[in-house]
Amino acid sequence: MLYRNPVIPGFYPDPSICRAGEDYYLVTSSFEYFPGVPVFHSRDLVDWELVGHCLSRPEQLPLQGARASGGIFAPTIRYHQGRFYMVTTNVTGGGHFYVSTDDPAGQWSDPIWVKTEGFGIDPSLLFDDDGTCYFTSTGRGGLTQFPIDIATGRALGPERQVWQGSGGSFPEAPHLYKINGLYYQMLAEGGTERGHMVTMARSETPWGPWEPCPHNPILSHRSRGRSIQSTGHADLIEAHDGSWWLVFLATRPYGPYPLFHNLGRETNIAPVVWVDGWPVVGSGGLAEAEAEAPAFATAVRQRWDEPTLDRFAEGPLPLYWNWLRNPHPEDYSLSERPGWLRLRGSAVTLNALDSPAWLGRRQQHQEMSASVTLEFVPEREGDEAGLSVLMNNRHHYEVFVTLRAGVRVAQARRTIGSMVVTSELVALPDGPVTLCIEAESPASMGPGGHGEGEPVYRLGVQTEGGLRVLDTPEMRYIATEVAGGFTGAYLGMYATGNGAVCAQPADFTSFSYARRAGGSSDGSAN
Ligand code: 6LW
Repeated sequence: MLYRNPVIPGFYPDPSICRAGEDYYLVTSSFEYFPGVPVFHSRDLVDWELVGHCLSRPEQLPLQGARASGGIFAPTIRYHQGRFYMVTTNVTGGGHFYVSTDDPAGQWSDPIWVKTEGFGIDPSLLFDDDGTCYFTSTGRGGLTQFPIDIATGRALGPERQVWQGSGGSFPEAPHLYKINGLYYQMLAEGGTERGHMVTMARSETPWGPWEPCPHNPILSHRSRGRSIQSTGHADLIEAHDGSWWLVFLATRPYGPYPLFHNLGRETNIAPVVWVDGWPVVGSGGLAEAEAEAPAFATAVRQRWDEPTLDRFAEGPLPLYWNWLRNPHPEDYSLSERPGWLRLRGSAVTLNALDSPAWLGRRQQHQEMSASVTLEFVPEREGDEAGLSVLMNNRHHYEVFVTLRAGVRVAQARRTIGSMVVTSELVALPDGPVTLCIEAESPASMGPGGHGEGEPVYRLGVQTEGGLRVLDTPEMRYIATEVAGGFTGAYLGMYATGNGAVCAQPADFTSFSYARRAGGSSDGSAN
C-alpha cells in the first residue's frame, strides 16, 4: 500500500513524534496562531487525526502583540514513564518551556520555564536510562546542552557545547537520541529554504567527541528537481514493529520559474534503515512523494485530502479552526444564533498585530475551493465581513460584503505589503451572501513549473446569474517567497469595522473546503 507525502498537508512545520505502545503522537509549530502546538494521533504513521493542542489556554500561550511568525517555534514531544512532554519556545515572550500530560488529547499542564544563558530556539529532551534528562537547543554560541530537573526545569549542570553540525548555515533543530547504547545528535542545517538538510553525528557520551555520519546530509533535496523541496527539521522514531521512520518538514513549490510555495512547510515521513550504525533515509537520502506505507498499516486513509463542511451547530468547533494571537472572546458566539457562527467585527483589522474577529483554517492543497454563506448588514462604509486568504498581516486577499454610497455591495481586495488594490463593486440584494475563494493552477503547468500561465486565486460572489469573479490575484504575491516568515496560507472568515466596532454582527452559516481534483496538489511526479 502506498502513502502520499505530505502526510499532513498545509502549514504544519517542524514535526516531532513520539510513540506510546502502538499509538503515535506528532506535534508541529504554530507561531502566532491560537491554540498552539497541534497534537496529531496515528496508529499507522500515515493517517493523522488532529486530537488536540498542547497550548489551549491563554495563560499557557500569551501572544499579545506577536509579530507574524513570532510566538511558538519548533516543539519536541517525548513520552517517558507514562507521561507526555512537549518542549518549545515562545519567542514573543518567556523563551523555552515545557508542558506535560497523561492524555495528549486532553489538557496539558501549565508551562515550566527553562532558563538558558542566551536566546535560543528548538529545544529537545532526552530521558536517559539512568534517569538524567538532557535539554538540548540552539543558544549562545551554537548548539548547547545541559541536564535539567524535569520537575522544576532547573539546570543540574553547566551549559555545554555539543556537535555544531557539518558546516552548513543555521545548525538548529537538535534532537539527542540514545540508540543501541550510542548517543546520536540529529540537526537541521542550511536554513529552512531550498538548501535545508538533516545531518547526524554519534558519540559514546552525550557530550562527544562526535563522529559525523559519513554520508551527511542523511536527507536533503537541495539541487534536486523533486516535487518535494526544502526537506529538513526532522525527528526519528522506532515503530512498534521495529521499523524506523523519519518525520520531517518539506515544501511543494510550484508555478512558472522561479517556483514559489504558499502552503507553508508541511509534515512528511520517510522510511529509515540502519547501515553500519547510521540511518539511511528513503532512497539513499532522498524522500519520495509516494512510498510504501508501514507494514502495520491496515488501510491507507489520508483524511486531510477529504472535503469538510462546517455548519456551526452549537458545541465545540472542529479542532482545525484557529484564531490569530489570543482571541477576544466577545468577538465570537456559536450560541447567540444557533446554527450560525457570529463574528462581532471589532476595530481590529487583518493588518494589525492584534486579534481581529477572524477564524481560519489552513489551505492544504494547491488547488482548492472554499466558500462561506453569511448574513451581514453593514451600516457604515467601514463595516465589512467576508472570506480571506491570509499569509500574514501584510499579505492577504479577501472578498467581502460592505457598504458603498448607501448600497450593500461585494468587493475584493489585495494587500501585498504596502500595496492595496480593490476591485469593482457588485450590488447585493437583501439576504444571505455566498462568497468563495478558489485556488487554481493552469493545467498545463505541471509540477516542474515549465508550462504557461500563473497560479491564481479566484475571489467571487454568487449572484442570481451564477458566480461573479471579482478578482484573480496571483498566488505568488502572498507566497512565502514574497510574504516571508515561517507560516502558510489560511482561509478565514472575518469581520471588522476598520477602526470602529461594527454595529451589526456577521453571521456565518456554512464554510466548505474541498481540494480540487486534477491539480498539482498531489505532489505526484518527482
Ligand atoms: C525552526 C527552525 C526551523 O525553529 O525553522 O526549519 C524555524 N527549521 O528549526 C521556524 O520553524
